[in-house]
Amino acid sequence: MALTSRPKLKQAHSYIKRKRKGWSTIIAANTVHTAAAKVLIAMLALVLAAALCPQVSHGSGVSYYVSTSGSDSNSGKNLSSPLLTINKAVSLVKPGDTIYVRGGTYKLTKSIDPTVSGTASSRITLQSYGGEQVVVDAAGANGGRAGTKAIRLSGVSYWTISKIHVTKSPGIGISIQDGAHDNRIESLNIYSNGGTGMQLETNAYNNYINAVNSYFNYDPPYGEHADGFANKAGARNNTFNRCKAWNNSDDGWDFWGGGYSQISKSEAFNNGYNASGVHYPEGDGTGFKLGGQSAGGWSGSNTVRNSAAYNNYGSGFLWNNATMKNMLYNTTAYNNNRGKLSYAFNYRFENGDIIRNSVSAGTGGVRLADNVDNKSNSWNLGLTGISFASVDPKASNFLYLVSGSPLIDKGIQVGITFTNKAPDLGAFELGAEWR
Ligand SMILES: [Ca+2]
Ligand SMILES: [Ca+2]
Ligand SMILES: [Ca+2]
Repeated sequence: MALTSRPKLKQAHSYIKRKRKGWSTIIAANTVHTAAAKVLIAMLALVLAAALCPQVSHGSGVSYYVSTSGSDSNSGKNLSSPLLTINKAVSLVKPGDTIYVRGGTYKLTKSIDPTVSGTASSRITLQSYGGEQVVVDAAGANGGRAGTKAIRLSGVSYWTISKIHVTKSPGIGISIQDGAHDNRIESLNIYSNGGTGMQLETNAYNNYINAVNSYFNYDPPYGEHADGFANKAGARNNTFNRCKAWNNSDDGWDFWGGGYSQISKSEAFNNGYNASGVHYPEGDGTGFKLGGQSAGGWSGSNTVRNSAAYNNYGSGFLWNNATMKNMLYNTTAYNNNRGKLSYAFNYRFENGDIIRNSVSAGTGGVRLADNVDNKSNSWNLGLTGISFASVDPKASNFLYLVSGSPLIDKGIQVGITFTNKAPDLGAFELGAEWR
């Protein structure tokens, strides 16, 4: 049963109660206190309840089950008669329905490419069943044709996809495109695809990406294009929260030709390198690339909060010729420009960007044009030789502050919750760390 049914049922009941009260009052005012009137009230209440009941069941939705031991000639409507393919389930769903996928590896023969949208109150959900591990392996999808996407949300909306692994796509892992909006992608791992792990493009908007890891994505042979996350070609007003991008051949995040988006509590690291630390020949290796466009295009106006870029081949945070300013609040950049490039830095911005409460530490440095509005950052305050609770990227307290750190309470208010007297500098407020 979908989560929407319970609040609706409650709403219906309180509506009936209100109506009953209203009629009682009217009847009492007319002093018609007869047994017949009471019967009438009861009957009206029943008629009203009957009229509302279809609405209650309408939102409950159908559950479909998919299993590696199922059959696409089954109904899929209960655990004992599951479908075999996710594609079949996707072809059956209507608004309010949920697809539960049992544990196992699903080798796609074609892209998962829904054509039906949910609605704001009746989303369509695709998720693993219980805590079972579901791997969507797209190596053979569409005959393994170059550019194939494992999951393609083209012009569809109000989908929720969660708790699955998406891997080995010949091209992009998950694509949200062609004006697709209000989709939620949550608690996923996207890895080892032949293109960008997750890409929003062609005017996709209002999509929410939460707790998604995108890593080891690489477009052979040179690794020029595969990013962890991309928000390109007119994609706007999308949100990334608690996401991580690492060891992607090109960038962690890339906002080429897109923008107006939000990134919070996210991390980009080791981009431009494979898992063994070898640089991909054409990988830019930027942590957060916040702009870039073809001639006459636009990009930028992204807001990054509480996020960290470290150990990337190129820059940590980069404006990349964005046409609109970007905003950075409480970010940490550490040991970027491992490639020792003349043009890469922890932070490089040149277009009136706003940077507050941020930290540059280790190698990388800062290069800002005079027009960049930067205040209360470690470099503005002359804070160098910064130490952290840990500088081991595998430690859970990596880049956290320690008590007594000169970064504590040195920030200014930027609308982010803080502890003690004032905001700290960097992505991790002491006592309010979020990793
Ligand atoms: Ca590139
Ligand atoms: Ca890129
Ligand atoms: Ca503080």
